[in-house]
Amino acid sequence: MRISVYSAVLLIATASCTARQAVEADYDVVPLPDKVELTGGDAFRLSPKTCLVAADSTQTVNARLFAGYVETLTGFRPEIKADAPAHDYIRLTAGNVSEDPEGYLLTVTADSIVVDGADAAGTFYGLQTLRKAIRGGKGEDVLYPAAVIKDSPRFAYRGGHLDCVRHFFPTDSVKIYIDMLALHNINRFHWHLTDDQGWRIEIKGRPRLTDTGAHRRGTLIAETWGTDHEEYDTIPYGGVYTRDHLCDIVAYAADRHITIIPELDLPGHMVAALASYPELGCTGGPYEVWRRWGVTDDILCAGNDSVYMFIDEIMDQIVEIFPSEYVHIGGDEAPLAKWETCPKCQARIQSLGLKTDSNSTAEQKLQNHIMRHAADRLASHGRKVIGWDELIDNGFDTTAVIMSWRGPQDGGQDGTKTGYKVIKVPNTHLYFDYQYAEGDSVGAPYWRKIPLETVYSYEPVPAHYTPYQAANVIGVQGNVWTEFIPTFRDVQYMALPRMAALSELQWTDAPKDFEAFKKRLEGLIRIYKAERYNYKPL
Ligand code: TNX
Repeated sequence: MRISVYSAVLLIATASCTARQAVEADYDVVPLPDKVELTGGDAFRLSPKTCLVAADSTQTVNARLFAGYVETLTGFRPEIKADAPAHDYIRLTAGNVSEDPEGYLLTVTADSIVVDGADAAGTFYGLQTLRKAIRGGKGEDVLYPAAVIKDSPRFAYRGGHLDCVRHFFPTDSVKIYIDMLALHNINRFHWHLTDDQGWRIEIKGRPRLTDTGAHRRGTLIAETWGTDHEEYDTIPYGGVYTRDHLCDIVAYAADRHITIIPELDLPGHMVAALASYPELGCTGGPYEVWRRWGVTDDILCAGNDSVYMFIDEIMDQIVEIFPSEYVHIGGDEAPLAKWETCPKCQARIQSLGLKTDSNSTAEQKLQNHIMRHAADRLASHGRKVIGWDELIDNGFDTTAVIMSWRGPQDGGQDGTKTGYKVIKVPNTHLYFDYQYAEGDSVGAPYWRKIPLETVYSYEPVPAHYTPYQAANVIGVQGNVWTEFIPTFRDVQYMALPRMAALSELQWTDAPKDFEAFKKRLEGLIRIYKAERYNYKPL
């Protein structure tokens, strides 16, 4: 049973001559914890005297992060120790309780707080709850009411996505984005790294991908998009993450219990690679790194042996950089018109014996063949694939996890009925590149609007799903495509606070109450302010 905490802000002066004020913490945070039980008795006082007790190196990483969070909000930084004193400590442990590795148990008494995670990730989420419960400000102590909080997430895959191709964000910004994800208990960062408008990652032995493919000679002027008279600026635009950058970011994310899922989008959205190595395309080019947004017919040639070798080279290096069990291989928005007239693609269709039938065309089967090739190469490294929902149309088997993006897709074509594991990221609800409302100054004015309440109202497992379908929904994600989001400040504005609503869908299945959510969100917005995140005000 959930016991809500309605806490008033208390200002309590201590009796000492160096009187410090203390403000009562509020466990009504975002995402909402499963069970909060106020146990009565004296509160725990977090003050400059409090130390964090971390028994091992992983918990020391958690402790350092928490010490930083406390410092940002209160101005003091708790010391980290290996052994607990008699009182005034917060102990970080792992090894309790919950069957869920990300669950945690928080026990708050007058003398101590014990944050017991099922593993170190669970401890981290317990600390996030303590962080988010802080009220008051700089120079004030925090009074945590005596309580037992038991919590664990609804979904194992809780994703946040960022497109660093259409616009490029340097490593410092990507790290801030990862911090934003961590604040919202998100544990997967889906990183879109290649597309028509740029190739963003260093690949050894393929220098042109970054010398040529990472740069475009201008960018579409947003107001002219989709008109008969599109115009481009002439400002060279580009950016690359070196291997050192990538490894640094992978480690930064891992400290925050976030796995990075890199996306290498195949076989469409590949013009930057074609511009670098024109022999990878059906016509041999010339191609130019795209300056506009949308979908192009120029995709990888599936009849060309060198394309399969290229895919192998890329995947072999991706697994060296990213330890993630899953790699995203795209599969979306690949028009197959060029393949219909390409002699090499047609020869490949012949040699593979692919035939059009009632399910799919021969070209679609060829697309499936190339995706299968990428998946097999990754499998040889022990990795699995995620792909966009077009994979289903083209007949990929259920070993791929499907990222379902084309609408809410709860009618059966989302793959849950036919046995796919599915991550829900519907562009009707969870596309944070779409504006909140008419008249927004940031984002694309052309596309549908997705207000905060629409995000919050989304139900990843609709009532009519069978238990089998429900079990196939493994996660939920929000996407930030950046065609019309040129700066990182704008990325923050588009993501926040919609990411907060997303985090509730991902973490809790408590009955929805938008007004109560908005009230809890006010507490989170205090942290947005303290961290200097840009956000859309409520
Ligand atoms: C569709 S989502 C795309 C992206 C665009 C996005 C804009 C998906 C698989 N493909 O390439 O950036 O719409 O919202």
